[in-house]
Amino acid sequence: MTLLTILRYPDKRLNKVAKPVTQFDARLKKLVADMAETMYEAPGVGLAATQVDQHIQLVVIDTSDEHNQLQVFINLEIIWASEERKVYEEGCLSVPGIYDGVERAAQVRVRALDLQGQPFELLADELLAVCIQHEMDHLLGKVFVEYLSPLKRNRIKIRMQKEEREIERSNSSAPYGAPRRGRTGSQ
Ligand code: K2U
Ligand code: ZN
Repeated sequence: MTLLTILRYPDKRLNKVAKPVTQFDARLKKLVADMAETMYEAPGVGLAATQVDQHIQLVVIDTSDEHNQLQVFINLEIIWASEERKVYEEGCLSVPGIYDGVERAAQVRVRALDLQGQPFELLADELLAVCIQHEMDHLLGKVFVEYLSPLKRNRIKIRMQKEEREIERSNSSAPYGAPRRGRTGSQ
């Protein structure tokens, strides 16, 4: 399996809208395996294909305590959302080090396809509901900082651009073959 580069905000590729999956083949299975490895290594509890510059409707999630219950959602749809809403302290692997409160539906019912192309439905609450809505946003080209105030969002953008320059500087000055810091897929 392969560790994939996670795009960092404000990379414009994070704003691309994902297309439906139509081929349930070995290439898709390898992408799922690589995304799962990348998510566990980050570490995170979810990862959308958009974040690894693959603009298809594919999400991996594992909210289990033992990090051993991977869930794969293909062509994910939210078909119902509760009126009840809750605020959750969110983070994002594409915006490392930034956490802030985001209000979302407390429960969602989703319909998706599994890796064999078979449809299923799921009622989610708590962390799984938050994560599903967060990943659904990624597939729609939306990053969670867009829910924050323009002032906060601009400060985050400036900080991330500064960090990106530092990563690129340290990578370009590292002697050939030395381990490269960060995983920038910047554009
Ligand atoms: O999409 C991502 O960047 C993965 C997020 C998913 C997530 C965001 C907000 C709330 C829950 C899940 C990463 O897992 S961020 C790390 C994290 C882990 C647990 C709880 C909050 C954030
Ligand atoms: Zn995210």
